[in-house]
Amino acid sequence: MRIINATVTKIFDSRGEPTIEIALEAKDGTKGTAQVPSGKSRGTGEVSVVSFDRAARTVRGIVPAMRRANFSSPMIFDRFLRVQDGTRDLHRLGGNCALGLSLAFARAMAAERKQELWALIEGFYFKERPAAARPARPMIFSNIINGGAHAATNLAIQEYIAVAKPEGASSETVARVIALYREVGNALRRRTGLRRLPLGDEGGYAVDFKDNGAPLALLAASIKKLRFDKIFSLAIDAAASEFYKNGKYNFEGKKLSSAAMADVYASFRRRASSLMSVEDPCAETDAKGFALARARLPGVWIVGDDLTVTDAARIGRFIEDGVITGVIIKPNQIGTLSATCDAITAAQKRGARVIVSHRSGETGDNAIIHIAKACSADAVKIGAPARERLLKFNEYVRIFR
Ligand code: 2PG
Ligand code: MG
Repeated sequence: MRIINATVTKIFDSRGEPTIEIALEAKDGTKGTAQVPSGKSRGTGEVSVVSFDRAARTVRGIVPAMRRANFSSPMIFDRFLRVQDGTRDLHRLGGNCALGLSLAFARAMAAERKQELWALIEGFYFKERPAAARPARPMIFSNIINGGAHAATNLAIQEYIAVAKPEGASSETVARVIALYREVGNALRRRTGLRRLPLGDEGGYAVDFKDNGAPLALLAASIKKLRFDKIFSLAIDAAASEFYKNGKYNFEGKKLSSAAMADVYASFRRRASSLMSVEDPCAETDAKGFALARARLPGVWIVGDDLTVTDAARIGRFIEDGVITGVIIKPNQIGTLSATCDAITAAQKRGARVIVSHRSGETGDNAIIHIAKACSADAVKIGAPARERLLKFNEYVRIFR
């Protein structure tokens, strides 16, 4: 495929922060665009983010080389980006700019072939996966109560997540998530006396709680009230790097060791027995703490995000060392579609769970849902069913009929 033009537009994410949209145009007139999200609780190992001005300049600089090439696959296009960049971590191009180009190319190629994006990704990256071994539809991780860096409340834990198992039509799964979100909202309105509840970055409710375990108890009670027990489980993203300082976790007024944090999670599980997944239970520099949490929580997914930053080598190492049993996959942590798919494969071939995830600063781009379908991910993590996040829910309904 021959690309004749690339343009970068400054747009704004759901938090009102500037980000970029990239549009590529092929010789035959086909177009592909991509919008890049941004994170607030970023892992230090994530690829760098460059400003709009720098992205625009860099893209202008590589267009002539792009015009001279003929790309027969997304892998070859991504390799071209790496050569143009010339650094190991894409810091010349910027991870955001590289991802925009990479996804825009995949979309242009899918359009040329009159394919859905997921079908193109599946064909190029996941053909060899044993189909029967993986779920047909991912669970939905929906962040109903926001804390940590995503909300101005007293909660240290960043996300309290309802996990919906796909049962029946995908629209029914989404309808149940919405019903649960409303039920939790009603309970919180009754408790706080507020008519309008404040929301956090990902659309979840952002109010104070008695302690960090209380939101899980509330979610469990709401699930029970709606008789959704068989369909929903619970998860948290502690994003613990955010409250880790000088080797200790600043948690509920105390300075806790990793072992004491593992005890906290075990106590959460006693309060909400359906807790099935804990993301970043410890800081990104405290892999040993992850292993402690894993030992304290048998059967619960111990998931890396800031720890693993969608990097195939880190993912492989931490799974083999027994530190994690699942990974968050965020394309903008690593910078290209190919590297994202390599990270997924690194997890899947070692038997770990894969959760394809949004960022706290989102755009209308729905590529993550397509990536989840292409690789038969265990789950997609897409925030609360509200505001701009609904775009992801709607794409889930559309492509997972
Ligand atoms: C996370 C994400 C998304 P952010 O920590 O998993 O929920 O947050 O995009 O702020 O890193
Ligand atoms: Mg996280």
